Amino acid sequence: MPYVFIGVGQCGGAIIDAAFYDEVMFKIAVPIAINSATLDLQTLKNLGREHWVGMSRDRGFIPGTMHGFEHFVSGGYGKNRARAEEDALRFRENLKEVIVERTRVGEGDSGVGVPVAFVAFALGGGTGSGAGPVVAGVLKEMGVPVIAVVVLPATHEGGLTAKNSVESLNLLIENVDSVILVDNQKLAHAESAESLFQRYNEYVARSIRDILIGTAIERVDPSRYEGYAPVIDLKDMIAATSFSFGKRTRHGFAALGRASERTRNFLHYIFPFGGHREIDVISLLYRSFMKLTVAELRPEHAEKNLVLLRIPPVYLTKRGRINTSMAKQVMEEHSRLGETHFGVALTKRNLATATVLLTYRPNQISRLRTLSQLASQYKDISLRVLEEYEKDFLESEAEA
Ligand SMILES: Nc1nc2c(ncn2[C@@H]2O[C@H](COP(=O)(O)OP(=O)(O)OP(=O)(O)O)[C@@H](O)[C@H]2O)c(=O)[nH]1
Ligand SMILES: [Mg+2]
Repeated sequence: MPYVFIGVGQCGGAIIDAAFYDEVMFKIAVPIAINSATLDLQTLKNLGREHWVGMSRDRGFIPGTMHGFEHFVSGGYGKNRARAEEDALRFRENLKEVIVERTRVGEGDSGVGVPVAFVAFALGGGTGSGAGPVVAGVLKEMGVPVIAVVVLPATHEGGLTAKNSVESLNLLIENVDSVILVDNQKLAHAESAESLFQRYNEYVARSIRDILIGTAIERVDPSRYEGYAPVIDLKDMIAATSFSFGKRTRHGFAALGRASERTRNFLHYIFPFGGHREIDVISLLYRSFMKLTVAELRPEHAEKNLVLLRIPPVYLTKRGRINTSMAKQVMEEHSRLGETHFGVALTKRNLATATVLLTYRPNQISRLRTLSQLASQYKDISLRVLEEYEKDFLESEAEA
């Protein structure tokens, strides 16, 4: 039962490429890199043409292995979001065929085969911003839950990228179960943000990979635990990043954070057990909060959250035991709704990691408000979720 990992456009492609740096990923997920520019696809390091899908103005979505691919897939959309969307919609059936064929899933309500799809793209450009929401819509129609990983432009990138982002998000929200935000404002202080993209992509990719691999293949055996069993799966990932208002469910907006610590080093003979040093999980958590993928966020204001600890098995033995209940308490203190999804996964690496997802309602994210304002100066639009969610929250609070 493979997951699907689709990257659309330059940025989306780069993020999924980074995610598939670890070969284990190919065992649990099918990668699809969609782009309108062959040159962008050629920069991918881990995804060969068999994983490419070209977007061509007159041929629609075509496989990377097709003869003459370079000829049909060139140019890109140069930040023209509307045109990319129009083309994606025009070839929507063709897009669906390609996705069904790659993932070999049937259609229908149960979404046979694919438990969750990730769709990654930048909101500010053309190809990803325009076609990304269409891809999400096709998956939704197939009955597949969708987790979108979207990149917010930095404020200094200007009105057009902000407008693209607002338009893209307004369409996207109809078709997703979760939204994970990656904010380029975090790089705004750097002299050249572009030179940091790769490292930032790797950070995001690692975080998602930890959660995917941790939940899919490194689960702990709950019977080894007294009390609660810290096992989570991707359903938790969706629950932790969405809100229920009575019968209605709406996705939230989540930021990722990750911190790691080596569990052994060359001095391992002086460390307490089997060469493994003690791990301070609490400081690992606080460090992950300091590295959230969205600027201007307060970790303690999150509505709900999820954490996955990936640790070597020795830390679950009596001698090496890490303090999971204390860690859980810290996470609960960082959730206004008191909802924490807490998971532990076992890894063979000599590395302990904490990966967190903190979920907010849109109004709590000042960067979304900033982008909406910036976009409205460019064109008469605004980010719909900023108002809609508050209505839902108020209604549900009034009912409660
Ligand atoms: N974090 C991150 N941001 C990126 C990366 N590449 C581009 N961006 C940002 O993404 C936006 C542009 O999106 P792209 O992905 O380059 O555009 P596209 O989807 O290929 O669309 P075209 O306009 O058709 O080329 C801008 O806001 C950039 O700052 C990347 O590798 N990492
Ligand atoms: Mg491009």
